[in-house]
Amino acid sequence: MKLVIAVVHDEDSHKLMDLLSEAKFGVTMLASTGGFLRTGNTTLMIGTEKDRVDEAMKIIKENCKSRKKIASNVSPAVLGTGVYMPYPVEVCVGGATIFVIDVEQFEKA
Ligand code: 2BA
Repeated sequence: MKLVIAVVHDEDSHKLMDLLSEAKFGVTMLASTGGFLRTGNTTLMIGTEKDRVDEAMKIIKENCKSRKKIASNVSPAVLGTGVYMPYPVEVCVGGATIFVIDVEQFEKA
């Protein structure tokens, strides 16, 4: 058993949930906030058998677009500069940030 954790754009999340559910994946959607931009994104948790991980990854990759975002008031702690940036910074937010981890135990009680 594996747990696929995907951080995606809010705009892509609902279609992605629909497609994953149609493909009979169990999905949990969490509202999350990126540490750098401090804006909302969506985290999907997908518990699945090892042999279906590639299928889940394919659906995620095909349905998440990367976008350019303007970051302003980025925390100096994040940038390591010690001061707030006086100007906005353009960053490319990837289509999806995906983690795949081993699940030690899975139960439904
Ligand atoms: P945020 O942390 O809000 O980051 C948004 C985008 O800002 C990142 O896109 C990246 O292009 C840029 N960025 C992040 N940290 C930066 C820094 N210290 N200096 C300059 N630019 C920086 P992505 O890499 O595609 O990440 C999108 C979202 O995925 C992140 O939102 C965060 O919520 C999550 N994420 C990314 N890497 C992660 C990791 N290693 N662990 C946990 N979550 C992660």
